[in-house]
Amino acid sequence: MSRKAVLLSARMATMSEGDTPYGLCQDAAIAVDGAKIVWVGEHQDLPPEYTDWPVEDFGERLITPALIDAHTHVVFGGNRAAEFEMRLNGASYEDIARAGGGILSTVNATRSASAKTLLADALTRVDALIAEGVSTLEVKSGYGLDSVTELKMLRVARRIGETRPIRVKTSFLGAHAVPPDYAECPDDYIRDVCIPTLRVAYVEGLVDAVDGFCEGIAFNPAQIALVFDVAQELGLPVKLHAEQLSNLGGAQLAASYGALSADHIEYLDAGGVSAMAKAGTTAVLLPGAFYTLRETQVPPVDLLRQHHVPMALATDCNPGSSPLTSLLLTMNMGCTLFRLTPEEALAGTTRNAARALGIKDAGSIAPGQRADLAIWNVTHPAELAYRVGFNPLHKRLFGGIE
Ligand code: DI6
Ligand code: FE
Repeated sequence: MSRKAVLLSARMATMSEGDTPYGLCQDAAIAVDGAKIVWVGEHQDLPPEYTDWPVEDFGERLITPALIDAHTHVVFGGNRAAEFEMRLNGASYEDIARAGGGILSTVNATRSASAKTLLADALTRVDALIAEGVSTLEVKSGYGLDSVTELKMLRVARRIGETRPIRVKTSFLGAHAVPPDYAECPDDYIRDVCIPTLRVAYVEGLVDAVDGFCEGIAFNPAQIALVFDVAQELGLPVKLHAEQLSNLGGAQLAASYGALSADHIEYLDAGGVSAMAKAGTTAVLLPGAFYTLRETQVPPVDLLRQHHVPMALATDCNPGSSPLTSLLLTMNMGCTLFRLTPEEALAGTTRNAARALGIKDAGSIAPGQRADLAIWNVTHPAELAYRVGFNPLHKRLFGGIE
């Protein structure tokens, strides 16, 4: 039985590409048939075939596409509050990583946690995101660095989408850090652990995209390329943590594989920006990590604008560099720290976030799109990025269902 409804509201931000800021529409109507949007426009123009459908009137509220968090590490064991204290006492993120802490401390905690505990812990974070109108979530592996734990993480990520009304896109991040056993031979780790695990995970249907961390404290471009070659062979899209702490040319490498996204990119240069523009690679900006690490190098936002590289914004929710579970606060940080406009911030968590995940049926309000919608107690969309630590969500619809 299909559920049909017409949603009414004084304001709607469709976030469709076009000349109208936010795709703003007054006295809006959205006809929803089951999980899909079938008609969008001004209420007065509603075609006769929809006029006898049940109506839900949201009054003065604002309707936007539901939000999309395009870069998270929500599945992990333990936490790293002790490192937060160490950094406040002067240690740097890289010092801690080189001393065997950092990502590797979360690897130990994740290896020893049961799938049940990992899922329960992840859901506390996912629920916080859902409460702010998130309907699609990217989740990475990368805290296992052995076959058993990487697969465990990916299965837990899939369970999130089965346990909660949210769509999960998984990214295999076996090339996240060099495990201690392979400290002297990272190439062996890539060849003997990372790539074989990717192949197994792929066969199990656990991988939607392949990611890596291209950085001095992680893997060099040649090592990432070995993993990307396998992704390409399997027909999986790639994305990359690139230019977060230094510039190793990761974004250019990713672009050469037609990457969906290059993420972080504080140290991205003009060559990297134009390579991304040519490849259609989305820039995923992660102000939570910038803020937490007290980074001072801002991503080249003006250059990205000039080259029309779409910009997404994501939480990077992880226990080390971004213990952040608010996409609304991320939008505020994108504006305050990176000088994005509130419109760019909302595009970054809707239309462009969908792009970064290769999703075509969400991220804007248009016929044919999923009815993933957020209804807010605000009158103008700029209010979503403007407030700090405030959640004005009235209701979220996931495939038309509350
Ligand atoms: N960059 C990040 O921001 C996360 N991973 C990465 O490659 C942080 C991972 C962590 O510190 O646990
Ligand atoms: Fe990350």
